[in-house]
Amino acid sequence: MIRKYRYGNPLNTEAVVTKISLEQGSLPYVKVDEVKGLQFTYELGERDRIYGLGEAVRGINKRGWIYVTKCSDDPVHSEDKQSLYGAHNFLMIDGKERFGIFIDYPGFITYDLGYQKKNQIQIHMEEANADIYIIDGEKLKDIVHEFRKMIGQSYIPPKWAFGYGQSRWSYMDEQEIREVANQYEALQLPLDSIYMDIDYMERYKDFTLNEEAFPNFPEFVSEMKERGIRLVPIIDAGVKVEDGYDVYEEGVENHYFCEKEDGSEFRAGVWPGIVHFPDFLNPNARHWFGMKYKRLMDAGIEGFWNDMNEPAIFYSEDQLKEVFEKLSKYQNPDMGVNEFWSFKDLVLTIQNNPKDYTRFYHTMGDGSKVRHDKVHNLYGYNMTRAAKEAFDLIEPNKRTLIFSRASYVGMHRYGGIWTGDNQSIWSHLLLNLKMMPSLNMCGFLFTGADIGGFGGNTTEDLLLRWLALGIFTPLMRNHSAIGTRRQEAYQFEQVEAIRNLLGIRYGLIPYLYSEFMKAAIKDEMMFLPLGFEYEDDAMAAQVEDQLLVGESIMIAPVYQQNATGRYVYLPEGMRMLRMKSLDKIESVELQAGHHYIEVALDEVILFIRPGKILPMATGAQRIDQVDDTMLSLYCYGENRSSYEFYQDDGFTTDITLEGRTSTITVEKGIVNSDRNSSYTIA
Ligand code: MIG
Repeated sequence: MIRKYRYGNPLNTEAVVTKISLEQGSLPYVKVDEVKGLQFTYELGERDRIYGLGEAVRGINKRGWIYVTKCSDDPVHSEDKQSLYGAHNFLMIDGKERFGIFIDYPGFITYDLGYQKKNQIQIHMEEANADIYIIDGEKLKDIVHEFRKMIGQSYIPPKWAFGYGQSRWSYMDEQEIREVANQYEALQLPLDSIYMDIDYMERYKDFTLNEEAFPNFPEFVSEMKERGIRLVPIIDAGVKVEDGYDVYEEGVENHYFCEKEDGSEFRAGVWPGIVHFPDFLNPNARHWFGMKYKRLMDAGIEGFWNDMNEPAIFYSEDQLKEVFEKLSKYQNPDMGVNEFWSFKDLVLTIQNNPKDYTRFYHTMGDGSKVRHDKVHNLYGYNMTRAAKEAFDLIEPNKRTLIFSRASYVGMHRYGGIWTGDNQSIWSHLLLNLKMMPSLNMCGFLFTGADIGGFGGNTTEDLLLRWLALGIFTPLMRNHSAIGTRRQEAYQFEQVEAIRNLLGIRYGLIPYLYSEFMKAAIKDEMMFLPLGFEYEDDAMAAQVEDQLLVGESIMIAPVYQQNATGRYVYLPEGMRMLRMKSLDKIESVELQAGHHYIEVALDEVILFIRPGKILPMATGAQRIDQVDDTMLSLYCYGENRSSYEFYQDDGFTTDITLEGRTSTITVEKGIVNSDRNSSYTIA
């Protein structure tokens, strides 16, 4: 059951797609204060747990920290941070009471979840204009399901996007990209896509190509496609200010860029130099920008990633002017220590300065003007919506890949997200795992982290362990920053181990794709914390380093350097597979309880639940070659096992369970299925 309450005059974010009538009276569960905006207080029981908030630091249980939903370009994802790139205002309380709350408010919200006071939640927003949804359900899964139904079906990418992708910021020209493909092929490492970062553009201008580096781009795209590799270019939010550049000129002419209050230009500095920000909240501007993707699609491109769309601001001209003015008063070598600190701060706080987000305005569909900071969290959302709405016009019969860095609930219908600039450190491998279910709760299913880590220098063991998690995430992309140690699969000694890990990914594709599609179509989670399934198991609720992936399996990645294994908690008896490769799979049956499991660097373990089936394909170099009609079925237990299997052509936009799902059962060594496929019980 969902109850909707309204405070003030909220702006329609279009996060919610179902019609829910307004309740009268006061909010259930929480105490409301309308002083200085809106504040909700909730008294926590000693053992209450809190779930949700999507892309955020810390645990699956979010209790004990203070978070701010504010799309932020911050590459240092340390525990002391409060905001990352996404703003996902959905929470669930699980304890003496159980309910979910979604706050539909596009500005910044502070969530003190037992930080000031251990047993109190305080949620605060500056303005009292918001729609609040209180969601009841018997189980946590039910609450998520109700919420997800309300916000609409999650974005579904083409199936090839589930293949492994290689990315790196600094592939400068076609030869360098070709070289990546050559290396992968020579070593028989599976690969489906290579990402193109900002260097492919002509001086970072959106929808242009550096013609010297890519003299015949359509030809290059088809050369790569013939090899079975898709190129995925980046698109940045800011449009370079440059006479003669048509995107800039059209935008100015039609007032498609964000302007200052008095209608003058807002000029910010990002990669292209001075840019204007397209006004993605204006439906006409959205359509205009979205249709520009067609240029690259006409060259054969089938997927994109949207970056810098918080939006990230290196500096604004106004900010620089103010800083320079203030700096002049510090022109004294004997300034004194306190002056020195403020002098230093002046310069260090230029990037993504809060004041800059108050300097520009959006023109909404109804013609009204809104100051950016009040709708900040809708910006990346609507950039990605611009792209997706255009794809639906340009390629209505085929899915196009799109994922974004910034997001808000609602954007999950238009694209996936990657979790931004993490680092090559072990704690970020674990953070990747912990974020998966929280993102799923908020509708983001097509998601993954930069495998191997983006910033800093990776190590071979970190990459191997990270791949062993990444083979389960829908978006599986190895990405790293310019200047860091190279981390393509072929840069390391243990190429065979990497090849085997990637092979396992491709073997898992029929299952992972099926689980993803079912989760999207049925508004469910694909990655579940153990406690969501084993609700009466107090230990399961404590586990933050294992997950259920789909209906059949549990994963328990190793996330510490030099560890030769790890403790795993089994809420019930399961069958463990220890895989070195698709051909080297050992299997043991384990009882419920705690186990120490050895996991060598070149191995992956997974656990099959009783009564469930894991279908596995044989290896492939490309997604298109994965044969989902020849499957090994892994099950556990004496009793009948069954699996609901979703299959489609991988690109249709007419997506339904009907006609696409079949049931496989295994009983007493006999397989039953209504598909004409070949199954082996393994
Ligand atoms: O300021 O395009 O998160 O994936 O490689 C950095 C360069 C801009 C940030 C993205 C990252 C990408 C990088 N971009």
